[in-house]
Amino acid sequence: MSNRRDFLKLSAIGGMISALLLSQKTLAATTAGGKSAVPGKTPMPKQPIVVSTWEHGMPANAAAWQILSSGGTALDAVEQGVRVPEADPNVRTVGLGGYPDASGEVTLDACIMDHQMNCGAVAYLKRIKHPISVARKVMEQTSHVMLVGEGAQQFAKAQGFIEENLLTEQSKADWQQWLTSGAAKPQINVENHDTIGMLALDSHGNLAGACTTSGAAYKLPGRVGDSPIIGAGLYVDNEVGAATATGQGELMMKTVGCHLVVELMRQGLSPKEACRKAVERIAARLPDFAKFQVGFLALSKTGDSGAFCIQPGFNYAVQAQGSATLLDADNLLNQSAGAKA
Ligand code: SD4
Repeated sequence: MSNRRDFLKLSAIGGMISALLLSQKTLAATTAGGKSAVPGKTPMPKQPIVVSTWEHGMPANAAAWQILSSGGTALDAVEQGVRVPEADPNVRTVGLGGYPDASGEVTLDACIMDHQMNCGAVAYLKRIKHPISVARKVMEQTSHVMLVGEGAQQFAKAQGFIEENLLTEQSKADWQQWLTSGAAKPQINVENHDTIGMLALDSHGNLAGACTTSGAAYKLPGRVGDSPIIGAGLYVDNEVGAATATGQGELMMKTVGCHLVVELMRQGLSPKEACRKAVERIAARLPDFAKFQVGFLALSKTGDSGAFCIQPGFNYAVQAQGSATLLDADNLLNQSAGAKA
């Protein structure tokens, strides 16, 4: 606990230093060539912000903030940010060390989207630790949006990505334990839903997003969830805002959840209210919704953020000038309980 407090404190101090650097850089940029930063004459830079799902969003946001606070792009920020949990074997639901499928293979899904509606995705990717960077290569080096399986792996290798074993001893031991416990049907545990989805707004006023996961633990081999599906696990519209999702991917896929959240923001809802409405849509259409977790996180074009989920327990990390915080999302089950009381 105290480690986390120290980390939060350190993050806050880091944020303040970054903010100072940013304001110096901004000042330098706006006064360069003798031009002053008079409002109305020179476009004022926006205040950057980055948000991401779950507690592992804290160190991921810190990496993204390094880029955002020095005037970098939201696209670079989200890619570099989510690479942190992808490389961390202790984050058991993303990248290296992620839970394998029922056959013991770690298979990864990811997508990325920029402010110009460019997007790239990979699904069912094996043996490559950073699917998000492969997704970015798909976006930038091909005319396609998504590559899957063997083709995605061959493409990654051709792009210089190194193949490696992603099944750590711990993940292997847990999988063997799962096998011996006779859990023939892949069970979805609420706590296994720890995909990282990250959304950022940069000082140029542009949005971008990234989403990366090892998917549901012990899923059927070949299963792909929402995380690499543009519109389901991630969506960015630079006129309006961006959204990402975590939880039982099938529910986001059935409702194209993140696109829905962005469209609800377009209609004037705040990020949190848009997330709430999307969760309510799922609940209204899918009778068994209460057995699962779904969490949406959204960021508006003006830098407001909010989240909402089905079950208690979904949290999200927010980093902006001078602050780095972890917030609990409100949830539908408590809301329903409250409404009945
Ligand atoms: C999926 N949405 O594959 C992902 C799971 C998730 O942490 O969120 N895992 O369905």
